Parts: sequence; C-alpha cells; structure tokens
Amino acid sequence: MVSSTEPQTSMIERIFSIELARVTERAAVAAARLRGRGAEKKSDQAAVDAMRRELGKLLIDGTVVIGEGEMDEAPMLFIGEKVGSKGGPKVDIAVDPLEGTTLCAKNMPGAIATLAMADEGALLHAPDIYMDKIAIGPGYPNGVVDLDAPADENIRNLAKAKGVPIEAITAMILDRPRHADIIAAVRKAGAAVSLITDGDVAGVIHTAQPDKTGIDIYIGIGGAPEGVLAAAALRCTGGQMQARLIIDTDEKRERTTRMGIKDHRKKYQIADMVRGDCLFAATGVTDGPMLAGVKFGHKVIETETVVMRSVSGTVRWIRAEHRLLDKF
Ligand code: VTB
Repeated sequence: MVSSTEPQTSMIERIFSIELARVTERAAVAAARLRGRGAEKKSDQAAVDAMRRELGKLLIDGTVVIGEGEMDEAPMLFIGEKVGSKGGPKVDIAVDPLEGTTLCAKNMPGAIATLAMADEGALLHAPDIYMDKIAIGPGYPNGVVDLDAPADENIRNLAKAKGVPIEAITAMILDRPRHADIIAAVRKAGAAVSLITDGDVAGVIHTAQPDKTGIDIYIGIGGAPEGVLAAAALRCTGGQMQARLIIDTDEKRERTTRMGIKDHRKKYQIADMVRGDCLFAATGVTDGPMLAGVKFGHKVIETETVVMRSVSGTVRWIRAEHRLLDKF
C-alpha cells in the first residue's frame, strides 16, 4: 500500500517506473530480433514502432521532446509528437528506442533501448547536434571536474578527490578522431582510457558505479539527445555532469533557437537538462557491461532492464522472463 502522505507526483512516478520497463523491454526485443544483420535502419524502426505502441498505452499526456528527429523528417516519435492515452499527467518524454544502432547491426556489446520521463517542461529540448560532455559519479565535491578545464587537470583533480593515484583512474571516451587530443592528454596524465565505439548514454551511466564498471569519468563529444538521457540517469543515481551544445553552423544555430534555446554557449549542469524529478529506463538489446541483451529461448524471451527514480534514488534491475510471446 502506498503511503497516503506521499505526494501525488511521486505516487505517479512509483506506478510509472514499472510501466516504463515494459516500454523499453518491447523496444529492445523488437530491435534484438534484427541483431547482427547489418540493418541499422530496420532495427531502429522496429524499436521505434514497438516503443511508440507501448507508450500509447500509458495513462499519460506525454510529449516527445527528445525523439527521432523533427516532425517533417521522422515519421514516428518525432519531437513534438503526443504520446500516451491522455487523461494522465502532462509529461515530457525523451526517447532513444535504439541507442547504438551500429552496435545492434553488428551485434556488438552495449546497444540499449532507453527513455526518460519528467514533468512537462522539465527536460532540455536539445536539438540533434553534438554536445561536449563530462561526467563523474556520486560522492565528489561539487566542481571537482570542469567541462572547460584541460583533460589532464580534470584527471588529476579527480584522482586527488578520490584519494587514489592517477594510474588508478579510468576515463571512458568515444573512439573518434575528434577525441585524439583528449585521449592523448588523459594517457599522458597517467590514467587509463577505455574506448567505446558507440553508446555514450551507457558510457556516462558507467561513472555512477566505478567499483563495478571500472569507469571513473566520461569525457568527450557525443549526441545532445543522448546527453539529456544520460543526465536523467545521473539525476537518479547522483553524480555530476556538465555539457555544452556544439553549434558550429548557421543551420544548427537556427535549429537550436527554434527549440527555444536562447543561450547557445550555456554550460549545462544536470539540473539544467533535467529540471525536477524524472524516471529513466533502459533495456539491453545486445549483451553489454551494464545490461544483458535480449535472450530468445524456445518459449521464453528474457530481458534485463534498469529503472531509476530520481525522487527516491532507487535503481531497480529487472530481469524479466516473457512467456506470452504474442505480445511482442
Ligand atoms: C554519439 C553518441 C551515441 O553515436 O551520438 C555517436 O552520443 C555519434 O557520434 O551514443 P558520431 O557522429 O561520431 O558517430 C552514438 O555512439 C550512438 O548513437
């Protein structure tokens, strides 16, 4: 029985945290059926269709604020699309039905289906452009690392705050030529670099549990939509993240302005990207260090999902066995 003293919004959150698992589970299973087929678009579309169908069943008056693109370019789950069966609370939804389409297409570790939900107006409406990001887990003094500080300085400060030698620090970075200088600086400082080919939502989340993942800090440039999703997760687990949009063309300037963002140079903290309480969910598509991928048995499909609530800081790991296979 839910305590009657619990505020209304958090009652809603409690109910929805399980509902959200259902949504990412379905998207993950749909994408996983197409794992390893070299079919990025097809698996993404399958995840989008499944996620949209399930979102439609939720008792929410939801608006997609981070989605598959703008209305005229994305047929489904476009930015501005209304989802849910109405009647419920007005919420913002950020989706990445298949984060790591390439990982899924190549059946490589770390593809996930993910989404976040927050009160209406609470999520940063980020355009689909690049974002500079830095993230660390909970338990450090505020400002121990800074987006605008050189990578080696951040590494040194982090090691000091953690009370370990620099050699004991590992930074996760997307393996891209644009990160060559950061990678070199981190290594020169004496820390280790853990490279990923894709999937920086999970990359950022790894910092929340360094003892388990071995990752102390995430640094580098990735997608802005992924940045907002990652910020939602860190809002639940604790941790620090700073980010800035990379707006280097007139076209991006216009798009950013159209999304309602006035200060194009703003250095975002988590609370600027996710204002207030939120829920975050992710289901593994392919096996990864964070989540196991979907397993197709003879009569059972297994999924692993993480659901987080910022209001309580609860992180739930849900291993599900699905027997009513028709539902997929
Ligand atoms: C980033 C990262 C994502 O794709 O968007 C990356 O945030 C795109 O970077 O997690 P490139 O343009 O260099 O490929 C992902 O890795 C997967 O969508």
